Amino acid sequence: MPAGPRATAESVPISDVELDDDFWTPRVETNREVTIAHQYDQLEANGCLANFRRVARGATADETSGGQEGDSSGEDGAFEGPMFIDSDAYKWLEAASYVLATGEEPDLRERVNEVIELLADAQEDDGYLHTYFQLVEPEMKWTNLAVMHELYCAGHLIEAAVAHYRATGSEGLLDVARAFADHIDRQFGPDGQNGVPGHEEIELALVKLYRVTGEERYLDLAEYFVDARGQDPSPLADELANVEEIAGADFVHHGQTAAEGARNHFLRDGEYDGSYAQDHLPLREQETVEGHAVRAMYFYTGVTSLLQERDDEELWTAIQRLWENMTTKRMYVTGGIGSEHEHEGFTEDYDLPNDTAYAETCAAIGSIFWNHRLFELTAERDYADLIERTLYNGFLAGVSVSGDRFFYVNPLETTGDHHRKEWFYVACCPPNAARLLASLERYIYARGTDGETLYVNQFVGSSIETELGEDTVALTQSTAMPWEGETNIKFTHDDPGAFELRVRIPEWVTNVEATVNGETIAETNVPSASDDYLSVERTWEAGDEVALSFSQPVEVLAADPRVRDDAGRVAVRRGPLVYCVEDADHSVPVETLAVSDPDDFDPDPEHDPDLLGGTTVLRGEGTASDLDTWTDSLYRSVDRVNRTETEIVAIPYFAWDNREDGAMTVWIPTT
Ligand code: FUB
Ligand code: ZN
Repeated sequence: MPAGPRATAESVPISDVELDDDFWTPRVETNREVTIAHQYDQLEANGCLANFRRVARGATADETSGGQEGDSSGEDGAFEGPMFIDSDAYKWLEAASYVLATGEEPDLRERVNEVIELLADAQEDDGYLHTYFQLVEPEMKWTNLAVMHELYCAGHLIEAAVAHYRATGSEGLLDVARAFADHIDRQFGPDGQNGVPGHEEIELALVKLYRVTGEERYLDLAEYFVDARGQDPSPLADELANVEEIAGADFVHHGQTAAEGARNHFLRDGEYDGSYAQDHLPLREQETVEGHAVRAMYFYTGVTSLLQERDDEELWTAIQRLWENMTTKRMYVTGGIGSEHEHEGFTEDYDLPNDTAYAETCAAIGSIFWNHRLFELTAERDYADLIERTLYNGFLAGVSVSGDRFFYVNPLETTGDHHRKEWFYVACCPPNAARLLASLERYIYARGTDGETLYVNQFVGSSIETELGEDTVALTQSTAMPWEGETNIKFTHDDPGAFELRVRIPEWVTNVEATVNGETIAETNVPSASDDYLSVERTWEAGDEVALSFSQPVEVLAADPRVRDDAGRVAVRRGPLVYCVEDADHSVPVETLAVSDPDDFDPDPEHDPDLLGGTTVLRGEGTASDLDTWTDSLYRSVDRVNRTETEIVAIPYFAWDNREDGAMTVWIPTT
């Protein structure tokens, strides 16, 4: 996906990148071979495709209304699933399209084409497409933007269409998406309905649609939706004032009618409060990240995409302020975000409970999207760093090693009752994870828009052949990451090309050694923030090699003392990986474990090739409180607490809950 004219860099297109990585390739292949097929079956099993079929065969509202949550009454029955279930199919189509972009997959291609045909059959002549409304409340379209997700689904349809068009050159799905976007363009805006989506997504999608079609009105519409949010009075407040007369009044979702859901999320003390959907203030006035975390991430992604197209200093200042607030006060060490279940979102500064963390997989993915746009805009390392942190930790935990089980919620501590599931009634996370893994290539390399800079942002074994200015650049990256800090970059293109190679030095690196063709160009502790990229400018020829070696010590981390849930605890990180301890590796319960002296806690890395496909574990000396001595009292004097020395074994957070049930914690108590 090309970036906008104001961007400093843009991702190398995924079709120019070929993965070959010990860590990621098996996961990406599992995604292609297991996850995509598994998820298609779930689209069938959960009624998503059946809804489209009902619409396509012209089922009427009388036949199909009255569906209850979890209803699965077959294609002759009611509308099935949550009101945004269409988006599951769209995200699946997007993931499948990335797979088509990077490989020959005739069976998948055929399946994708069948789904596209189905969508085209279900679409109304005026471009409208949203199966809930078509099947259940055809007269109530666009009356409940707060809750009913029409614009959200449209956004995902557009994203799928852009991905499919770029992957195949075929315009079938793009035509469907454009027709719906045109419908929306006629419906909303200064000359139409004053509205904003209750769940952002359309904004970022319209920017993508603009880039693929060149039609400026899609960009205008994206800008309209950005600026219309947070105005007083909000159009959503009007809806809330007439909640029994808008769509969804009788539709049961999450055990409550859509009307009750709207009240719960958007009313505080009887007054409209739009913070759940970032609609409490114009974005340019917002100081802190608020509300539902996925909504916030998609919104900021849309705004940052827009900033790549159109200059707006005030919006940019606000976006930077929000990023600062999120990353320094409202984010888990895993890169996960969202501290609270009820509204799936942010709460207050430093409120980061571990056991009741929400940290939705989609929110981690949304953060990666946002940071990707931020990197393109600025070419600054911090954003690529946060992509790395989130990718390896907050995101990757969301998918089982087997590829067919998913977390929706990603706590940092559990007693053993939280497990991945094969699907969900609200199934936003699984296909979101599939589309991210299927487009992992996007995050590895970027080209400077000056045509003279090539960025290596993520250490993932791969080859690229891509255009940079007038040159064709080809190189192969091989790496031992994330287990060890060795990376080798070898140029393979035929014609020499002069440009700057910028290789990210991750924020966790304390020491770097680098050579070009065997000659040392850097051997240094990394003392300052200016050491963000290793920069080498020269005429690169076939055979030139850059070798990097990063120190990868075990870091024992403390949290800001204002994070009360982490007080007196430490977390362990090595390279990009945050670790956790799990019952499966201990003969005593995880809740009894402690680190005696954090300054002396120095676990050793040990690579176990048989553990979960090959995993580096950390083994260190800790103690365990002897539960046998706690039989007669709930409290006792500390000098009567017996602790025995025990080995603490930590595994990467992403790998937890892939073995037997048991407790897990990221933050380990100290004594
Ligand atoms: O509302 C659509 C999606 O469902 C959200 O992004 C998720 O948080 C889940 O609520
Ligand atoms: Zn989700």
